[in-house]
Amino acid sequence: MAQKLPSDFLWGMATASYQIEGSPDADGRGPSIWDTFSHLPGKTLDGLTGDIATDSYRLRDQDIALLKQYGVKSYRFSISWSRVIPLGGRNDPINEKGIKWYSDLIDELLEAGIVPFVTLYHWDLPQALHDRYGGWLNKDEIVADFVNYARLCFERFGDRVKYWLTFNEPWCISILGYGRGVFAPGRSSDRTRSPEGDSRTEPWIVGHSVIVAHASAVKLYRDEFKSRQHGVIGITLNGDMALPWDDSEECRQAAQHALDVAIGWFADPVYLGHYPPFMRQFLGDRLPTFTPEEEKLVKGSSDFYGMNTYTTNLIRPGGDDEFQGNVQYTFTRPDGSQLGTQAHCAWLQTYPEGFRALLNYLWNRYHMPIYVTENGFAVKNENNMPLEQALKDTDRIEYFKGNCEALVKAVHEDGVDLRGYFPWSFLDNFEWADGYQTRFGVTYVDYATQKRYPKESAWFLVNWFKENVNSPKSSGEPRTSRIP
Ligand code: GBH
Repeated sequence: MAQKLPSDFLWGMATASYQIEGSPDADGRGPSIWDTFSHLPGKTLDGLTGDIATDSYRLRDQDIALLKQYGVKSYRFSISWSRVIPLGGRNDPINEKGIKWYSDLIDELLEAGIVPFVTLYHWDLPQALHDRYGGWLNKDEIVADFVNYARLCFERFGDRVKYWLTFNEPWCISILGYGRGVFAPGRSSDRTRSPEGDSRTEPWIVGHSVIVAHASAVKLYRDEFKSRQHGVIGITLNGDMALPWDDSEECRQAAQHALDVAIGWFADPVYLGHYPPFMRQFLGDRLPTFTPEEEKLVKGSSDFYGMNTYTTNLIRPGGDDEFQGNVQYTFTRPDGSQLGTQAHCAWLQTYPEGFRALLNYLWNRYHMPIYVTENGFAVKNENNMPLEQALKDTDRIEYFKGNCEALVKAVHEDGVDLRGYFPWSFLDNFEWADGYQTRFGVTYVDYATQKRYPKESAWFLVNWFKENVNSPKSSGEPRTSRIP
């Protein structure tokens, strides 16, 4: 019989505030850059916004009941900064009603036996901070304001929250928000897209601010909260596996460059204390440098490796896309075949061997315990299917089955220290610039009624984890050392 995962393996489902909550004006919430951006013409598919989304601000009890029915051990959600500090800044008033909403959510999760896994920043910067001083472009101001916001969250929720993520996917914040301009705040050098912005410099400046803000919040937690609250804190990075397109040395090197820019840009500073040398090489002084104090602050500033991953790309040299490390991505092998099953989004194909390879790459390079904080699949044309057909999401089941089997192999055959796994997403939701056409949920949401319908993939996951995680009482389970 196949070996099981340890009983304290944390599995759950993930969401993010702006993608599910709706109720943008409720209880004193202030606007975020995503409210502004999604309401501008031409920024999202069909011009749709997160104004209603899955209405989860109002349907909290129902969502928790469903999570409980699924039997997840944990739920990953994010806090909307502008609900708890509507204008965002350290001298701005806090909003008790917004704080209470998250406090109640946390209490209700715990009552249902579900461990909260909380992201502080999943892309919804308070608009006032962007207007006041340029948001992430202004390192000193934004770091002070982010740390103040983090402090409020630790003070109010840290007695009950033991798993913190500072940031979700800084690559997306920087590149998609300030380079390509396809996500809020939508800045780019492309003047057909944005009246202002400089894609050559801003993404790297923003990335630097995010790293320093992350490390500063972690230092605060470790210095003032950890000894009382006993939680862990880290960052979560997006990153897909990059494999050489063929066996050539050129392709091998290109694949490493792809990993350096997609992952190493943030992971190398946080775990090793410096930017990848390759990035310094091609960006020169457009890439900021860490002061000696910053370097000390940043190195070792995450208790674990938070891993968001969706797919694998085959990499060839060439092209001039700096944001990918000047290499080309493809799913087409040299013999013309496709790597895996195509998802609704162009960037996503199923490839479990790549998922396992990435777990190994990250474990070998950074030697940190890993939580997979997002992993998921959007079924082709799922949005246009009759309900019964959409609930039979066989391509998504194939995806999760492959990756679940791969993660067991990574743990038991490869020795990767993997602590948790969070499919994206609990619910179909607002898929950013792709609006509502692309569905990542294991639960179908009928937006006309806001009724939730579990897809077969939800039950697949529920049963898979039931069968493949040791029950707490089972004897003979080796005691792995947990994060101190
Ligand atoms: C995650 O990002 C997000 O955290 C989550 O909110 C989102 O709903 C989920 O994935 C599904 O998309 O061709 O330059 O546009 C995923 C990471 C990185 C995947 C960028 C798509 C496209 C790069 N994303 N990638 S580009």
